[in-house]
Amino acid sequence: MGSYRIKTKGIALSFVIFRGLKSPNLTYFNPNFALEMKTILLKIICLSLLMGCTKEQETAPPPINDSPPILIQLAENYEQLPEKEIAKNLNYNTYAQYAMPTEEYGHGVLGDKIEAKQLVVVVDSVFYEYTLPNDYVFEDIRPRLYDVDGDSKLEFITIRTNVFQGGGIAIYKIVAGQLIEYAYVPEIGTPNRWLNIVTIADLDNDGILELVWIETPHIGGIVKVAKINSGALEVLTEKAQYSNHAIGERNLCLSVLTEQLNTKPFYVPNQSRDKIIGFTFSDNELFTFEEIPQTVDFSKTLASQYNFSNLIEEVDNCIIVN
Ligand SMILES: [Ca+2]
Ligand SMILES: [Ca+2]
Repeated sequence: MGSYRIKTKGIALSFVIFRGLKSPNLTYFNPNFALEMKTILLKIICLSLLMGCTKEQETAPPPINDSPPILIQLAENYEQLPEKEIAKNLNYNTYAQYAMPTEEYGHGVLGDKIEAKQLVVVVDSVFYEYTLPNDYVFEDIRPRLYDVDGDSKLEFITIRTNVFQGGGIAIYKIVAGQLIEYAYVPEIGTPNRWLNIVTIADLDNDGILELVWIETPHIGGIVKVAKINSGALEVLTEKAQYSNHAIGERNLCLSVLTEQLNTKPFYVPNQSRDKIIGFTFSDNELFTFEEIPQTVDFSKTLASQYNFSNLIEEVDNCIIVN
């Protein structure tokens, strides 16, 4: 508004003076003077217009936020994995991705032999980084976001491998402004052995979340369950001959969680891929809830291959890259 007023006043003032000089008396009295005054007035008009434009530029409102969006910063300021996957919560205030690609581990079960050395997390626009020590890689595609300790803040669940000990699981948490390790599943104990997470949920309604995974899903896969607390997680029960991954696939989404009859059955394919098995967990044991005879395509999500009852959506636990 300020710039508009100045520009208008400048034009109006010039117009009044110009009209005065056009009067017959002044022109008759001294033509040269009138000509000079015209030139001066033209300069005044131009100057007035220029002042108006300049003032308009000066008063333009500053940009609300001059930082690039978080997703662009994560992509441009870090070297990502080939999949370029970024986890984000529904409120768009928490993000996580893997960075620092490395080829120091030649296992190659996730479509290439490129794994990650670094976990990058953003919470409320603050960036946190956790770089693994020697001999460790994230053998994973995208971190999972979950509030595992009930403090209303998300933790970051990763598949972390030791190049001599094989796959394990590590959960990271922000404590006192630092991204630190909160809990872990010890590595399998043999190199080139991997595991894939099945679900994270309070399966037995005791108020503590369970973590379920399948160890060595390519060779005799063992479903294992642990309650999530800080430190090393203790396996409570296990059952063999199931699978939720095929070698070379970037589809980690071969399990579903449902809610039925006050329980939370989860489903995974069997090792021979011709059945889908539903399990419940109670009294620290796994029970077969349902057997569905169906051939499973390991390149597609399990949820897309069967009409499960009361499926619980778990976007962050369902990782597939085509
Ligand atoms: Ca939490
Ligand atoms: Ca529980």
